[in-house]
Amino acid sequence: MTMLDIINVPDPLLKTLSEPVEKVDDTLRQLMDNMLDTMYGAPGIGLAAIQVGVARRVIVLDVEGDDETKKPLYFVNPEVVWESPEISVYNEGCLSVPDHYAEVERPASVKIKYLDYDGKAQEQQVDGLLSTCIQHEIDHLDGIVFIDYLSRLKRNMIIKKVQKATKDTVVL
Ligand code: K1U
Ligand code: ZN
Repeated sequence: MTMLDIINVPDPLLKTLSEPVEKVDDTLRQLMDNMLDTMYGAPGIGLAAIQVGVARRVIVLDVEGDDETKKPLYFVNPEVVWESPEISVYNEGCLSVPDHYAEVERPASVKIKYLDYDGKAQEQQVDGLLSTCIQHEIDHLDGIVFIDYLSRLKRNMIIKKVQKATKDTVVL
């Protein structure tokens, strides 16, 4: 099991526009496996490669929330090709903004196209928490963190608190 370091705001890497993957090969699958270990260990329900410092368009997810029934999902070069006009609101969190949550509005349902773990092209319509989480992770690939949807005042307050908490953390 390989645990990667997750970067926190205001690390400028989180503002990076990630590059498309050219080929789904064993090196990329190794990265996705390590990202999944890192996500489960955090714990979290999603992770984008840029959160572990890799500027490639790769995300992993598991929104099952039950240790017994793991359902890992891998998305390479994910693209939203359709958004529902209906909006949903979810109190989002982020492993790069530890211990802070805020309500974010997003399309309730989206259709995405992507390459799967084997590099096969897929298209899927998603809703509920999976839709929210995929959109949150695709935002990461475009350099957007959920606190970017908040007012500048709220965003800056959260960033300062995360910086302070990171400084105060003693690594044994
Ligand atoms: O940092 C990330 O991008 C992962 C993030 C995903 C996410 C959560 C909620 C709404 C949108 C996107 C997280 O996983 S935060 C942690 C979390 O939600 C969670 C942790 C343990 C159990 C259940 C949920
Ligand atoms: Zn996040």
